[in-house]
Amino acid sequence: MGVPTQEEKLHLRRVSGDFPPTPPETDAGDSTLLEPAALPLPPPSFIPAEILKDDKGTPDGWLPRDPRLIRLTGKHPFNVEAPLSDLYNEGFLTSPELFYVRNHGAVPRVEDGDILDWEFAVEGLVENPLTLTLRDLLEQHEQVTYPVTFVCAGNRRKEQNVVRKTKGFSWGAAGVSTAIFTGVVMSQVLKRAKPLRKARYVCMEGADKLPNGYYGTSVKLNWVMDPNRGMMLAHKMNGEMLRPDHGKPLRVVIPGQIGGRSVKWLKRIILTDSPSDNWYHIYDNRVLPTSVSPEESQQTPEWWRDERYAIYDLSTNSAIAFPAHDEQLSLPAAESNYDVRGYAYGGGGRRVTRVEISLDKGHSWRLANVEYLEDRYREASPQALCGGLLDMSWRESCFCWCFWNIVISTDELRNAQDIFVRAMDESMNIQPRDLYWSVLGMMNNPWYRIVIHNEGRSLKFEHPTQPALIPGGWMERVKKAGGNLTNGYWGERLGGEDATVSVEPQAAEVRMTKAGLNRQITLEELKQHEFGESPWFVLNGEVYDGTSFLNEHPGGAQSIISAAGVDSTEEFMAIHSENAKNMMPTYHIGTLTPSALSALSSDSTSTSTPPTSPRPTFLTPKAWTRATLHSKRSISRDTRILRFALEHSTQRLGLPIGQHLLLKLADPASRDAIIRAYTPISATDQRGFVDVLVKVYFDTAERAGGRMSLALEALAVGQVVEVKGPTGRFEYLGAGRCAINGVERRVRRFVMVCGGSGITPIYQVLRAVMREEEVEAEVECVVLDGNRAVEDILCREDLDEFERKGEGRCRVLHTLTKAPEDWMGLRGRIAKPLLEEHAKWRAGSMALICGPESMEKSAMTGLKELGWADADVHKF
Ligand SMILES: Nc1nc2c(c(=O)[nH]1)N[C@H]1C(S)=C(S)[C@@H](COP(=O)(O)O)O[C@H]1N2
Ligand SMILES: [Mo]
Repeated sequence: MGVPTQEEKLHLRRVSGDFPPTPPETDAGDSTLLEPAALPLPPPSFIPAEILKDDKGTPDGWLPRDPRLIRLTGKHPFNVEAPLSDLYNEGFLTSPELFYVRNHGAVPRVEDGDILDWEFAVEGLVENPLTLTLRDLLEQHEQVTYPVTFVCAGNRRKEQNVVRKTKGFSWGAAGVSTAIFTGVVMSQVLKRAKPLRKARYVCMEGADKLPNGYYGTSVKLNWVMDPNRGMMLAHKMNGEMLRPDHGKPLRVVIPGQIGGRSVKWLKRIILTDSPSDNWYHIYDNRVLPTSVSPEESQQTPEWWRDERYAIYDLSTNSAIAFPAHDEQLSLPAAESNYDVRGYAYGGGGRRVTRVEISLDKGHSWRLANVEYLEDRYREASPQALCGGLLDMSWRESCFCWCFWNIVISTDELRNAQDIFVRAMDESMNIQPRDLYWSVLGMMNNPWYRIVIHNEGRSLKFEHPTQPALIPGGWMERVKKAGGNLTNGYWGERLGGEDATVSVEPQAAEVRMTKAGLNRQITLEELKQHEFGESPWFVLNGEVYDGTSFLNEHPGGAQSIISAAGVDSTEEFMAIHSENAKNMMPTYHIGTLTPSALSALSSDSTSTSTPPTSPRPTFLTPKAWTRATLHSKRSISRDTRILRFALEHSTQRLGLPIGQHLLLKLADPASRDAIIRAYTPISATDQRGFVDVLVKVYFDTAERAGGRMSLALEALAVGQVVEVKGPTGRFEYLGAGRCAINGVERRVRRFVMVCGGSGITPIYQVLRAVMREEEVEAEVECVVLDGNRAVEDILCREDLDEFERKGEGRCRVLHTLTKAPEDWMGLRGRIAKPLLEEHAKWRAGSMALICGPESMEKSAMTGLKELGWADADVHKF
């Protein structure tokens, strides 16, 4: 792809020249303002210089940020909004350092010297696929400049979360910001690629690699081609290069729609005939019907694939900035006025045509003044601005927020209990009184209400909520007092209404603490038990002593040792049954001090950041490490071999033979972490990758499928999972020696009983034994592999190969419960009769069992009846 030919230039000129009308010639390279006074200019801004403490040690630890921003999702990823008053005080344009940020993961780092070489592709259903650099965009295309307001679909979500917890984090009302963007009209770039007739959607992908693949989404091709929708590929914000958090060096800007469609760090544009199948397009930015509960949305994934519930255009919304939350207004004796003010925005380019205020709970409304500063740009004659052409007079759509205000006498405020605001757009879409709750808590736009507390000599104002976990606001207060926030009356009790209200039913939680215990444990004390004989670990801020179950724990001593000294809540909750939780009070020894808890939570849930010098082994017992799905092979209808790439091609996994690793990934629907143990089938000394065999438990009419296996099935190549380990009590040390919880023994014969995917740990040990050549180590193996039908036998060829090459050292017996007539192997379940014939105890024997629960049970019972001692049987 080079410079466009003369003909292409003409073509570009024509497509861009027909409509909007060609402006008079200006010098678009020169950023002098022709009518500076007429345009709202960016507020004074600065580039933060300091790396904040919260960012240190996170993958964004290189990026200086503004300390005023309120973090909504802990330290990382960076999701922030400005305090509402600060945002409003910035004026029409927000400085880049205060502009809200929504990052799903780490910020891609691009050095200034590499900016112009930033490449992105335009591909898919196009006649002429392109790869362009930012330099190409600058040199070969006309640059345009105009203001656009961004709003995250989650703006005001905290209000939903107070009513009922959604799956989203708690935005206040400042998940909105405005800037002037400079870049290239997106349709021009698409036209160069020549979309094919069947292309209908424009998928976009960023450079940020996330747990479920690169961030991506789509919009309709038709929209991109519509000049009134103003979609742009932008490289500047308020006249300067995009800041890293906002997509440096190149992002999409989709005016009028939720921020989630405006992909940052743009790498690929793919034209398709159907909407994006990117994970973030499917499972994010949707408003499911209010009747769909979090559980239902999890059990029935079809809800997420229904395009009707995907959000594109924003909904009409408004909020009050002043009076601010907790603002005090002293009541002077003389009459005075208060200027109530805030913002409003419409969706899909629609203009807000009225903003109304009520001081009597919506019985009567008065009109506020509305100021559309965006019109200043519209009225300006075509001119150069920030290195692009500002030419908006022809455009009818509105891409920005407006400010409203209304002067109210303090006397009136004194006599009112609350102030409401609601906006209406040019299509007469009006904000509703009541909140529409949905699983993701998005597009929240009921009337914005602040409560007035008359404190005698002053009035104090109370907003509905405060962002993130910051307490405060009338919603929490009313809820705590037992008010029902959805009673159509903001939870206030109406005359005669019963005080008993419907509080959201909570599933009974297992109590894991010991009653009456009040020992405070400091970080120092805890850290003394991080290594060594008596491991302590932390669940929900409570400290537990794992010493006494080091030996019995099904995950092996290693899994307790790995948990020692760190917060293991997420992992514990994801793997353990109610039963295990019920046992916890016995081990409870105290509560972590608040400062210890906060110190701990900052380092424990994190995934290890790729080290600067490559580690020789991949697994680390105390931190999750990311592995990327490299390829996927189907070996039967329901079995896959997933190959994950390790951090580098010479890295070894670092897994002892017979042990397991933990795989963690987010449930596609609920986002909860799911963690399961797997034993890889690739050799443990394999470099660069690991193969994991996964049997997929699909949903059936009778029961829901396996969450982990379905999540792994949905994982696309390039997506990442997190891995930790090793875990397990058993280890094969080689030459007939093995260890159970570190206690060594010599084995002369393994009886390996397995079924289904339980073959994997067995396979690992069997291969190690069969690879050994020293004659004195000769270990015999008998494998009893029980399955339903022939097609359910996993790794059959490999197993039979071991038998063939083993010269009598290895016997592999397959037994089927649903055997076909011509089946030559064994028939029936693995129980006493079969075991009696093939698996009698002998001195030096050890049995290894792994399979479905029912199989494991009947094998255990059978072996016991044949006189096997517990010490000689290991269940994986
Ligand atoms: N590549 C990429 N693009 C992205 C996101 C992201 O995490 N990665 N977040 C989206 C969401 S949900 C929003 S609201 C906007 C926020 O843009 P900002 O952070 O510049 O305000 O970016 C969108 N584009
Ligand atoms: Mo968003």
